[in-house]
Amino acid sequence: MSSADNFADKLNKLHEIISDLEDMKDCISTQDLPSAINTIKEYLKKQDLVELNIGVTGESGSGKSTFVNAFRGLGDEEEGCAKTGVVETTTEPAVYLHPKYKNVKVWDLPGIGTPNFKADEYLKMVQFERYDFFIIIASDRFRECHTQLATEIMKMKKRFYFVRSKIDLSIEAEKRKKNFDLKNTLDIIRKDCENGLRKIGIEDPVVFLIFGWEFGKYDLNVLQERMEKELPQHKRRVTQHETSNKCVACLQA
Ligand SMILES: Nc1nc2c(ncn2[C@@H]2O[C@H](COP(=O)(O)OP(=O)(O)O)[C@@H](O)[C@H]2O)c(=O)[nH]1
Ligand SMILES: [Mg+2]
Repeated sequence: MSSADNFADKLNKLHEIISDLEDMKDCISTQDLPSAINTIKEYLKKQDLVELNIGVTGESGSGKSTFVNAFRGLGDEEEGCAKTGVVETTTEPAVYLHPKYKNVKVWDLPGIGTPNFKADEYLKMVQFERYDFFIIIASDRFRECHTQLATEIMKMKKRFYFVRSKIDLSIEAEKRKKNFDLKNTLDIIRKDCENGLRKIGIEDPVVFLIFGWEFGKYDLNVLQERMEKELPQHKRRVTQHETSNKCVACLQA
């Protein structure tokens, strides 16, 4: 990490801490030091208990179940893994626990049927609104269905990571060309996804290139590290979302 990145990272963390403290300011301003420390400890404990539901979505066969297994550090045939295969194997959302954090649940969602993807029906079928954060998996070019999924997530004011899977297959196909260049191929794939997401107004799209079975290869470990680093942020958004829902319900009552 460059020193500029390092500084930006520290600045972000500082912003997060300040925003947390602002939340608690009113509460602790009237307390003595030991009580204030207790309030902060309680707050951090509560944040730890917040449940985060991650929905893994995308087309049928794009590698969602394979991703869920790789993310949890499991092979495709190990006990407790998600079923994968050449035919549709996931007909209902299936939940799996994050390997490190028991309050983080990873949901392997059924695939969006192609080519007649009807967004409304799919979203209703998988109860899209019940997830707090999403991972969209695409195994090919950026398509209309990815636009629809990303747009729905943005409408709910939630966040997602975009994963381009089966990178090994894309590379194999490109290798046949005379001027094949690995870095160039990976750049083209990444830009295709980023451009698709920018077109719908996402300024800073987060795209990971993944080869389902190999952790060290491409971006799987980068995704896992980023997810761990951003967990507190994601959880804070869940709390804020719940609070704003409660406020809306209160105003509508
Ligand atoms: N070559 C390759 N095949 C993959 C990769 N990820 C998944 N697959 C295969 O693609 C097929 C569909 O994967 P699956 O995870 O069941 O897709 P899902 O329907 O989205 O859950 C299976 O045969 C997987 O073994 C990958 O990164 N590379
Ligand atoms: Mg599946």
